[in-house]
Amino acid sequence: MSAGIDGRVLLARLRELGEVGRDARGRLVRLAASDADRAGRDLLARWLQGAGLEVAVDAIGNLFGIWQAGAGQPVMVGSHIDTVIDAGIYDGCYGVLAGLAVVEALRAEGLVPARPLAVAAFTNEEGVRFAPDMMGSLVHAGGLDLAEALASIGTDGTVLGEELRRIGYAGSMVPGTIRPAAYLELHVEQGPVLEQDAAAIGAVADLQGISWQRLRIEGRANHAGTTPMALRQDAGHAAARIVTGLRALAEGGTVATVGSLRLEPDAINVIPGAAVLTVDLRDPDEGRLAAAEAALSGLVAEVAAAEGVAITTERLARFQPVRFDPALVARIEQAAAKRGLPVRRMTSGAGHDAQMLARICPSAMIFVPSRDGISHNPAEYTAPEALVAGAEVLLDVVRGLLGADRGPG
Ligand code: HGY
Ligand code: MN
Ligand code: MN
Repeated sequence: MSAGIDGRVLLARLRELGEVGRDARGRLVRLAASDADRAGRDLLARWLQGAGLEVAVDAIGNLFGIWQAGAGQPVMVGSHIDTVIDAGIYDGCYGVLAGLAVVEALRAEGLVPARPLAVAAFTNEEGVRFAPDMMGSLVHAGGLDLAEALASIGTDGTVLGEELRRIGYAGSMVPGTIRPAAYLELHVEQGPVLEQDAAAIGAVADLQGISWQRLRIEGRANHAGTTPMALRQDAGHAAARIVTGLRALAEGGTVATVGSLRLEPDAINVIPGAAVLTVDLRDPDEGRLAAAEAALSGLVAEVAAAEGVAITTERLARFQPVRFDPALVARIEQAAAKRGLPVRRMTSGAGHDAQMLARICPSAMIFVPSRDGISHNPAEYTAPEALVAGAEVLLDVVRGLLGADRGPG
């Protein structure tokens, strides 16, 4: 008899983990490989051990709880527990903790799995401190060289490998050692679609392409009062022209964001001599995404010439759109329908570890609604009953995969 997901424990853990990494202003900031990340990892590791799982950490810090059962490749569930700056408590953590809740429910019902089950918390999914994002899962999937990843320099000048050692999560396991038979990630949608459609479950069929760049603009610092407008090489004005010019690129399915912008020397009476900004372009269609990147480089050349500044670009991440495994997506739809939950297929606007696991095994995602479509914001919220419903759909799909005498499909 299946007792199902213990919603009380799941919600309590989400709240408890959501308090780990609050800064002096009360914001949730648990950046990859920070002291706050260590505290979150330590808490998660205790919960995994408490559930009777074997805890393993690989050389990029990916953290796994493994239920060694049956034979063959494991079914893997999970997500990430690092956050953005001033984050909500559900992004990533929900998928990891729901994965743990699924293990506990299956063990409570006495299931004897045909294959192992692993719960994963991948390192540096957000990419806010170290780029690219989804870094731990990308290394796990063989898409990024381990040494290169460990050598990445953070926005604070730290080196990822040193930080992982400092927080005690530079593991010995070779990334990719755990080769899943299938990967399922449960996540809050972080957008408005499910709420608008009054759907309880999103069966995520694909995920849009992502392009991240950092632009450095070199102008000439000068006196704000004495320098005639025609003689300025104003890096700040050049940056502003790029920010507004980007808006014109974002059409027909492309989204464009300048999330970080810094002026140097950042003084009221000094014409900015330099500016550093990031550009995040996304599109479900690879051709349109490439066209948006080409349009951006045209805009950069035009602004550089017009403003008399030098602009250099650095690529931080580039991932093509990903299609998830149709058989797994169908299992999600069937599981939701069997529970009478309105379900719809959809595209993920956000990047996720599942897009990297899809390189090495059948993968798919389950979404639950985000209130007002808000995420990457402390106002991020999903109703408790929706969180539990998503975890129960995950439980049903995983039970089918574990009990099945063959892989997914
Ligand atoms: O950027 C993203 O979509 C993800 O939150 N890392
Ligand atoms: Mn996430
Ligand atoms: Mn996120």
